[in-house]
Amino acid sequence: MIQINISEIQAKLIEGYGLIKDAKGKDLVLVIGNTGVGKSTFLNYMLGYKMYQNEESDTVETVERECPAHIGHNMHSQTLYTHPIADKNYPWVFTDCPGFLDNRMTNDTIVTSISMELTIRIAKQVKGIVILMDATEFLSSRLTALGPLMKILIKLFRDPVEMLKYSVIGVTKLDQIKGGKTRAKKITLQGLNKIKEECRRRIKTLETEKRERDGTDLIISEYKVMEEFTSAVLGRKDDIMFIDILDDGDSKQLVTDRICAIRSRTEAQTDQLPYDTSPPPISTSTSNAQQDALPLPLITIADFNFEDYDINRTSFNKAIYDLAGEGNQLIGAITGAVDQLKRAIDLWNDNKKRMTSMKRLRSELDSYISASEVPTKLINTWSEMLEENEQSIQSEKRKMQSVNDHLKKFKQELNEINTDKPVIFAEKKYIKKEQYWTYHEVLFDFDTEDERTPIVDIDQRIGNGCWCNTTDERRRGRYKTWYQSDWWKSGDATMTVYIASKHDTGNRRRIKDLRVEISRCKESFDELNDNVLELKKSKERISSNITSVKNVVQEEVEKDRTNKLRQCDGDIEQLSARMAENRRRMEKSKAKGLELLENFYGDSDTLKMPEKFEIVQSINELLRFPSTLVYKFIKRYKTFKANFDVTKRYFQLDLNETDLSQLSQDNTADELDDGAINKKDPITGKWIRTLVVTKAGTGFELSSLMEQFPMNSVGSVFEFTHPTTGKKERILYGDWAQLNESASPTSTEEEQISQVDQVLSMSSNDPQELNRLKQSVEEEIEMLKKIIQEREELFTNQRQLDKITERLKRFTTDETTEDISSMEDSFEIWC
Ligand SMILES: Nc1nc2c(ncn2[C@@H]2O[C@H](COP(=O)(O)OP(=O)(O)OP(=O)(O)O)[C@@H](O)[C@H]2O)c(=O)[nH]1
Ligand SMILES: [Mg+2]
Repeated sequence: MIQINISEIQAKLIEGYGLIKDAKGKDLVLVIGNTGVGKSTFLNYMLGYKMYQNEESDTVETVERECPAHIGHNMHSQTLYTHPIADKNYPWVFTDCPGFLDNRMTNDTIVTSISMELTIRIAKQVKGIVILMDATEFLSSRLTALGPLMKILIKLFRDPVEMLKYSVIGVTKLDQIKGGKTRAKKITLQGLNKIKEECRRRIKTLETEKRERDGTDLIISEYKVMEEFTSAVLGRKDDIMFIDILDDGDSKQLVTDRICAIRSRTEAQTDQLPYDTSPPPISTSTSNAQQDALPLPLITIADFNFEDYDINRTSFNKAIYDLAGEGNQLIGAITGAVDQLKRAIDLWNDNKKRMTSMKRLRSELDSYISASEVPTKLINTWSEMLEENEQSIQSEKRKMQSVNDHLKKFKQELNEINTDKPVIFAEKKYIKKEQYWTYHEVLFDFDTEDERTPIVDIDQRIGNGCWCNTTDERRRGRYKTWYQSDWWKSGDATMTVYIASKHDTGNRRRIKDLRVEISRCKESFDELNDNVLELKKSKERISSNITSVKNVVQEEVEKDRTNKLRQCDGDIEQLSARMAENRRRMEKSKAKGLELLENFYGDSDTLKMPEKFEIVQSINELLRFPSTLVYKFIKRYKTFKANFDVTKRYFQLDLNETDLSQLSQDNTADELDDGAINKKDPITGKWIRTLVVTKAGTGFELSSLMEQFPMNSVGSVFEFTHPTTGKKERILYGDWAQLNESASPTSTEEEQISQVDQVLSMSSNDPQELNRLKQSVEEEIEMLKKIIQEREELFTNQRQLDKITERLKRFTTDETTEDISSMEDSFEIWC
């Protein structure tokens, strides 16, 4: 596992970036070679610094202490960063490329490869390459002389052999070869040939044995490249520069000339930035013969292997992606936690609102139910009828009394006519002249028209005498009586004789009339009595109706109330469970958020997220990763950071103290809410369907009326065309909960409610609830129908009663005669 210290790399890259700035927009000549080959020494020489040989250490140094390229005197790489060195004497910028040997720390290797990549990116173009080889390495004539360099070239370039066309091969440290330049040349060429042969041999062996690698750290493909490369170098052996850095500048001039010769015919084209134009890599270009004739294409970044330069660089890229990934994940998690917290707060608030209205609704259930007007109105009407009925009964009784009184009078009169009270029809007066009468005879002799036997009464006051020897010859039409008196007392006496008879003409007529009256009175009395009985029956029926309706209504009310209360209680219970769950979620999200925030700031061992961001951002600025992960992280981090305070505040909330309703999200943007016809259930997030059930018992969804309703119509009365019946009806638009939510309706509202054709509406997304509602409305309608029927029966009775009364009235009006003037008063009362 490769250990990468990303912050160290970043720090070094930032530092190194300052050093590569001289390459910006320039033509570069890269100086490449193994660590210690003498790249820096060569550059100082090229820049005109005087060299001297240090006999003691067998090294070469600049005479001047201060020189642009730092020379290292041990086998550890001294140059970490690519180092472009601009010099007014050259139209290009020599670039000291650090050695790529693996004797460096992993992190440094990464820094070096990135540094070189960045230098090439910011330059105008790579004009040429100086590849340096150490002459002393060829002394051994072994593969190791070229192996490390080949590794570098293979890693660095997509096609190292093709790159030779842009390269100047330089051999260094000639002074260390006994026999000087001439021998050095010989050794070099011999060494290269031997290496070539060795490569061929090894390739053959490996191919025969069908193996990828042998004891060295090179693989078969690398042997092939090395063989090809060596062949190409040997093919242009006269171009190999043997650089004597201790000379007076001859080598310098030769190298300069050779560099100038690279792509000289195409210099005019180099105004274009290779970076932007991105021509195809050289490796895809045409054959050698053609290339000699054609200008060489530009070297672009595509000719390099920086991305997958080596495993370290790959690991580094992966590490950056990991950082971005971690960042994305953490920011995602924090944002998620805060969103969850907000959602939980929202839900809690919504539930709290629902709970408040549910509780209010619960407490207002009484008034809601008593507001059920239908039975109340009916009972009121019936009570009025009952009162009227009672009055009628009383009035009928009074009439009966009066009829009875008359009857009594008539009967009495009739009785009186029947007594034998005489009616004088003849009278004779006798005056006693004498002192006394003895055997005085008086003859009463009358003729009468009456056929009945006359009655004779003699005034007894006439004296002390008595009548004797009376011969009464009374017969029809004749009255003849002899009276003999025996009066012993003296004095005058008047004797009146009269005949009393009830059979005279006047009485007869009256008796007849009285009998008629009596019979009529009896009839009337019976009729009135029947009326009273009828009225009493009605009274009983109404009373029992009232009682039964009251009982039914009371039962319905109780049933309804119990149902609704149960619903309310269920809802309240459910809501409080939900609120508790919301609370738990809030706590959980908060705890999670706080934990994530701690991760965000990191602990002493790990990087803090802001540092990670700095690294990813700055490295991305340098390398421009083609990674959506990185791009996303940078973008997300910036947004996240901008809202960081708010996020932090959410996680630091004291959930028990804070007024959570202040934190409710604004949901007014919900377009369907504008219409207020439908609403979203804050818990399920589903749309609530509003079902309207009209008095006629037909139900429909309120949404089907949306077009007929003006916006924001809640709480108002509207006339609408019923979607099914097509009839005009009025509706108070407002759902069950909303109607009850408003504490006390204003007078206008009350008036509006009273205008409504008894429309019930209820909001729900619960089909069972809607069915229950529909059923209860259907039951109510059935009850109303029954009540109406009973009422009609009652009206029939009332009409009958009216008819009887009317008849009675007629009767009394006809009978107001002079003879029975005493009855008039009582009849008037009837009228
Ligand atoms: N005798 C002799 N020593 C040389 C010559 N060129 C370089 N050296 C020595 O080789 C050592 C390494 O030289 P540098 O120029 O630092 O090598 P480099 O290629 O830049 O090494 P890194 O930057 O580490 O990759 C130093 O001690 C130099 O003095 C040379 O031509 N002759
Ligand atoms: Mg160096």
